[in-house]
Amino acid sequence: MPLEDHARIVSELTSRGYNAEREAVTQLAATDQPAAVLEFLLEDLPADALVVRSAHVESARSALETDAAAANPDPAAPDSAAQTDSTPSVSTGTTQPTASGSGAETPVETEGSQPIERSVDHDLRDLEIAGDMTGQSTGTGEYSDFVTVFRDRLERLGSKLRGRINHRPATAIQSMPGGSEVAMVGLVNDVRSTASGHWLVELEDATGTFPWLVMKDREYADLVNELLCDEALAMEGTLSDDAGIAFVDSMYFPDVPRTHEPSTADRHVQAALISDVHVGSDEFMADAWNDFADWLHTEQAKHVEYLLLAGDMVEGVGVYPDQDDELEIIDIYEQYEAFNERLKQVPGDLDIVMIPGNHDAVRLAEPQPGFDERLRGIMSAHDPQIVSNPSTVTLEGVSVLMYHGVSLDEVIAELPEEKANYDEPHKAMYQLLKKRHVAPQFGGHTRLAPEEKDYLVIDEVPDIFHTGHVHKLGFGKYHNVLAINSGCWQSQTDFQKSVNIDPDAGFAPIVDLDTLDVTVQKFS
Ligand code: D5M
Ligand code: FE
Ligand code: ZN
Repeated sequence: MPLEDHARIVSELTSRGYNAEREAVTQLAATDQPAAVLEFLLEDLPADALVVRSAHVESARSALETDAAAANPDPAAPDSAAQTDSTPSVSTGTTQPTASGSGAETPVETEGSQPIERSVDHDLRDLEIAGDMTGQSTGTGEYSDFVTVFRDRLERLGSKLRGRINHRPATAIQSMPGGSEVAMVGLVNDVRSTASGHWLVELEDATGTFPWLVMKDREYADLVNELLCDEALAMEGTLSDDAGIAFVDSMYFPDVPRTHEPSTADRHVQAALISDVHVGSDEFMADAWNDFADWLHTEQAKHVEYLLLAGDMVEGVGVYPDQDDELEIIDIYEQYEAFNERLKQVPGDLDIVMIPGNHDAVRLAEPQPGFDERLRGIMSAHDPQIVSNPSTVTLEGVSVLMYHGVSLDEVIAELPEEKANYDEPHKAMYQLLKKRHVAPQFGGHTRLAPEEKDYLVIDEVPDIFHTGHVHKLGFGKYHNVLAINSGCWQSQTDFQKSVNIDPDAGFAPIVDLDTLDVTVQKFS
């Protein structure tokens, strides 16, 4: 079989259970007999090796050459054959230095089949994880745990608000005389409209509750429609004559400071941000995924060194009613095995980080711990970093808050169309950044597992906020934070058809970590 094309080399390796570094694929493609070198290489590979590296190719190639030279003592013969390849400039380890890999030597062509020319310097990489609660779960689901987690939320989000106002506890406000200037920090307990069209917002703190009235013609009335229960808020106002309510003069969200300056990487390096692969579904788009994986092996993608996956690796089982009718693979473990095969197609030199989503085989309630040992074992081919939903991964100084995004459905359902909608999922993400919490509302669609602290609070402002779940691609900046919702790899399901969700499937947003610019690669 001719194996000159790097995409064919990748699929050949994948079919045999191996994952390959891009440089290794390039080197294989550049040899005069890729198929022979590959066979030789695989025979020699250590039994536990999962990744084919350039060193393997190099030693197989030179061993083969030595064999050939031994069989044919004519010194001119072996090397003169090495001319048929279309990419003669590609390094075989002897013809050129591998340090720069600028691509300038390669004839420029944007076609996807261009093999990639570079050497990966893993020393330049830096990847740190924060907020991973895998293995840290202590909650028992008892009432006292809920009290603890909401106290923690109020404490931590309140600390972002308390410095801005002269706040008092609810009980202190309750005993102040009518007409007093008052301020309070609390969680939204209830929002309702009054008979005359004003809004009553009840705030709760550790001591009690107090009602705040937002008059319909005041500027803050426009913000009432974006409030969610249980989010943290500060209010300032004046007590009514009978001191029973306070008239709101100002309202403060924990928010991201407008002056926030994101960090950037010191070199030109990129990350691909994807989610919602849904392997195992009838609608999983294998062709688009194959094209994406092939593209990662090309010149165009040579700066992509990180791959982030924000949940829903597989379709899962029993996630939605009648889901069985649309399953290609019905066994959950087989779904993860198939997903692992998909990961093998990804160049072995990429660093992968992934979190679970609501279709994955971990608890549904958030925060969701990273996968258990058995599933980690199944997904081990590419040695991905598996962390909880949510978690923060910092890539060369650029922090990325990864969250699957189930709460986005709620934000979109509760807020007016112009503030959050499925066609602009990043706007719903802005709301979460403003509230500094990935899933503020308790008791609705999003399930919460109470832990000793609220892992869903956005303590530190991230440089990038990455979600998925709604299967729509959208990105934009909120106070300089890049918000990206990454689309999916699953074409429209029957359910989505029935509710008119038109998914953005087969797109890979690529972020320049040195500038935070985004380009979108389309594979469908
Ligand atoms: O979610 C994909 C999107 O579709 C997300 O916005 C939820 C919505 N969705 C999909 N199926 C259902 C059902 N059966 N009920 C309610 N909402 C649904 P994903 O998590 O990938 O399925
Ligand atoms: Fe999904
Ligand atoms: Zn989902």
